[in-house]
Amino acid sequence: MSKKIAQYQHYINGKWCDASDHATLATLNPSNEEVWAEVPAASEEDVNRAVAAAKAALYEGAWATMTATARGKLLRRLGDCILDQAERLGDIETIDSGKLLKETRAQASYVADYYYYFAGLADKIEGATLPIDKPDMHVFTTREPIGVVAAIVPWNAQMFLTATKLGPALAAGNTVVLKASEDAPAPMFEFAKIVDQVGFPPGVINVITGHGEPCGRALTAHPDVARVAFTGGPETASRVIQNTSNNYAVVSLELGGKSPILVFDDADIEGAVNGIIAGNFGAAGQSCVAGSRVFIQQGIYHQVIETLVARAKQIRIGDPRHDDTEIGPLATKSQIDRIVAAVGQAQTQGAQLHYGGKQPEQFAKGYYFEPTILGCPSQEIETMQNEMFGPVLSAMKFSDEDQAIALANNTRFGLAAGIFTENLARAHRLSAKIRSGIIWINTYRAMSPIAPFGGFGHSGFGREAGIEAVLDYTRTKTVWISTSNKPMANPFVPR
Ligand code: TXE
Repeated sequence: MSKKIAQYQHYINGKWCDASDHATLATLNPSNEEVWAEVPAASEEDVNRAVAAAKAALYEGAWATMTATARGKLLRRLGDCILDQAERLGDIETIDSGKLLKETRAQASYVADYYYYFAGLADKIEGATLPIDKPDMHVFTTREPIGVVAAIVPWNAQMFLTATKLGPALAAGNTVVLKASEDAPAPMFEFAKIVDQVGFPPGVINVITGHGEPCGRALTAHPDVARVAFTGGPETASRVIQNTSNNYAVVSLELGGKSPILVFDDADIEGAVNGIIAGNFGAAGQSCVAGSRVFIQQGIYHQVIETLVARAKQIRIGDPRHDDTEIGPLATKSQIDRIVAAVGQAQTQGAQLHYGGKQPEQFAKGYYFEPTILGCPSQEIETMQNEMFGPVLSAMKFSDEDQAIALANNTRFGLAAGIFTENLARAHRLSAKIRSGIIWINTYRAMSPIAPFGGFGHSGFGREAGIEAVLDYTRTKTVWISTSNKPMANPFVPR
């Protein structure tokens, strides 16, 4: 008997529908490589319908006239419903993406806090009265929603990356077309079911998926899209920028990176090793903030590598649904193929394999990869240059603080950096000199809705949490009012 395949539909204008041409995408469970669900694959016509619904909701109907306080209440209710259904959301995300169940459930619960945070900001978006340099003139500014937002979310932390876009976008009064990744899209349709229960006016949140071509391209290039919030890889980001060259949409990009972790010889070694493990093997390394360039001061290099190897040997790889599993499968076959190739290339370039480096033999099926530790003689090595998005760390020695800073900054990326030292003055010096959007000192991977999140350089621009995230979804309008008791003067008559 053939297995039952779960079926999902697009959510457009508050209604469930198939793709206009009935095209579908199959989605796999990465722990057994079996198709478990089918989703529609959006055509250009579907994208147009979703954008038209979002545009109508922006200018007509309940959302257009809703008070900011009422918008905040809806966002709060969204957070409540997500919290109530966090277990189910976590289960689906684990089946679809291979992420650990304990992580997906915890993340789905914590995501509620993001909606609560942005709900609270909805009625605190204020304009200003300007002390203008002209008599008889009252001038003030307001902050308006930008318009229809295209939110493009990848597969690696979908609930979280959706919250960091929808939270601020909706708090500011925009409407949204959310495009789920073609890899592991099912959780986004479970999210759409929650949106439907919450009672947002139709068209305020639309959820679709499809391939980059046509869906991603048509959405980001759409003339009625005014704001694009993209999380993904740098090559696609370049295409997104090209796509917006005709609609002039405001763009924010969150593109991952090649974040450094620096370990100084005065550091607490256990804490540093925990930071390196969290930064590289948490989420099987499929994290934009992975600290995959590890720089260790020469006097403690061997000690840290030996401790890392001993810890890596104990890591339990396996079924992501089991409580004691620490590394599950990677999300897609293309991810695993890329990592196998990169680790091979690194060794040909002279990297020393300290541990891992292959798919574990005990699994006949599934995209599993061992936690991998490479010692690198230079930064020219492939795994030091490009984002791996898998459990692969590349380590290198440094002699002193200046060299550590130079190594850390020798990258086109700049999302995050970790510094392990007990020297407070050094921690401050380095946090000022390292070029990245997030600095963690004696910790790694900590996040909060209150703390701005985003990168420098090829890691992108725009911030996805904190107060400035909401302002990033507004545009300023300046209003000039003459308070003179005389009509406006004729500009062509000399005074
Ligand atoms: O992302 P892509 P993928 C990095 C990571 C990973 C690599 C590729 O290194 O290995 O990117 O991952 C849509 N116009 N990150 O393939 O290709 C596409 O349909 C508009 C880092 O998942 O960037 C999908 O919905 N959109 C990252 C989305 O873009 C287009 C998270 C992302 O696809 C498009 C994920 C187009 N022309 C990957 N073409 C992070 N920052 O955390 C494709 N898309």
